[in-house]
Parts: sequence; C-alpha cells; structure tokens
Amino acid sequence: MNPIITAFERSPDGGKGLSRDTRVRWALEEVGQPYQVRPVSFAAMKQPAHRRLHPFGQIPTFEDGDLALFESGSIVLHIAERHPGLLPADANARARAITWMFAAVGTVEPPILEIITTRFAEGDKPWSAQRLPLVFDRIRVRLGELSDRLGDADWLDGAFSAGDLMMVHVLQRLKPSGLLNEYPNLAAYVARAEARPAYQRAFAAQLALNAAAA
Ligand code: GTB
Repeated sequence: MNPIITAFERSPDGGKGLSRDTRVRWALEEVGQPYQVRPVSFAAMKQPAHRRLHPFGQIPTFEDGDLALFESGSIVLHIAERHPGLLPADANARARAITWMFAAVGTVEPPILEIITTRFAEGDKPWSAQRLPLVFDRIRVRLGELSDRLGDADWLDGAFSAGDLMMVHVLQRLKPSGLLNEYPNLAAYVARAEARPAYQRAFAAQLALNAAAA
C-alpha cells in the first residue's frame, strides 16, 4: 500500500502549488515513491477524524502503514531519510542539509507568512497598509542574507537536497509580491528547482486536483 497524504479539496491559491502538500508531493516524486491523495475540505479538517491525524486541523498529513505524521518539514525529512536521493550519504553533509530544512521553516518562512497575515487576517485594520512595507523590509533582510550565502552556486550546499526543496517551496510564496526578483540569484535558484521533472509532476498533480474541484 502506498503512503496517503492529505491536501486541500480546493486550495485557496487555486492550484499555484503554494499549499504545503506540494512540498510533500515533490519529495515523494524526487525519490520515486508513488502515493495517494485524500482531499479534505476546510470543514472536514476541523473534525475529530482529521484532528486525530493533525492536532491543529490542517493539511498536509502523511500515513504509511501504522505511521501517521503531520508538519510538512517532518514529513519531507521522513521521506528523505527512508529513500535515497534527497539527503547526502556523508554524515556531516546530511546534517547540513537538514539544517537548511530547519532554516527554511524556522528562519525564512515566518516573515514570509506575515504577508498573508497582514493582507488577509489583518487586512481590514486601519494600520494594515502601513504594516505591509515593514513586513516586506524584514523579508528583504532574510532574502539578502540567503542571497549572499547562495552566491553563484546552484544549490545551498553541494547537490540538490531536501534543504533546497523546502527552501524553494518557502520562497515560491514570494512570487506574487515581486520581492524575489530583487534577488536575481534567488529567482534563478527557484526557477532551477521548478525545472526539475519531479517538481513538474508534483505541480501538475496538485493542479489537476484543483481543476477537478473547480
Ligand atoms: N507548519 C505546518 C506545516 O508545515 O505542515 C503548517 C500547515 C498549514 O498551515 N497548512 C495550511 C492549512 O491547512 C495549508 S497550507 N490551513 C487550513 C487551516 O489552518 O485551517 C496554507 C496556505 C496555502 C496557500 C497559500 N498561498 O496561496 O499563499 C498560503 C497558505
């Protein structure tokens, strides 16, 4: 039996691949592991049956036999540890790749998520329009630092790894804002990752689900 992941029945991004199931799909595609998808509605996500899998009532989740996981980073790490292709064999290089996964979700993603909070959750507040440029400036700090570290390398630390997969998926959220284009090496890094056949398959699969729901 193949692993089962959950995804939005209808993603708020309409199939742009920004929902976090896409990073899990991408990891599964990179390692050649077939999988099944169980689409869930917003209402179903908050029901006890789904909360048994995900205590916070969100997607994605991952089930494989008697193992059930939530948190996209943990799921991608689990996939990367059990299949060759996403983590280097050398122990130190492997530890560094995992460090980049944590950097993606712990250091780079949080300020980026503030765009959504400011625009949508706080969009009706009188100070929202003033807050947005401050949020953008905080993101620019992180992008500048990441851009300096990447330099003219293809990937963050040697060969493409789960660290790049997580970082690229986090950076993709910036595309609508135009911020990524201020850092040409980061924009090229994202484009390079998106050209990978595994990403293309993951993107197409999530798009097909959203098109069917539309
Ligand atoms: N830390 C968790 C992880 O990495 O797995 C976060 C999981 C999470 O936030 N899941 C979202 C969810 O289930 C889906 S990705 N939300 C429903 C809820 O909380 O009720 C959210 C998402 C999709 C698309 C965009 N976008 O278009 O920019 C932004 C956020």
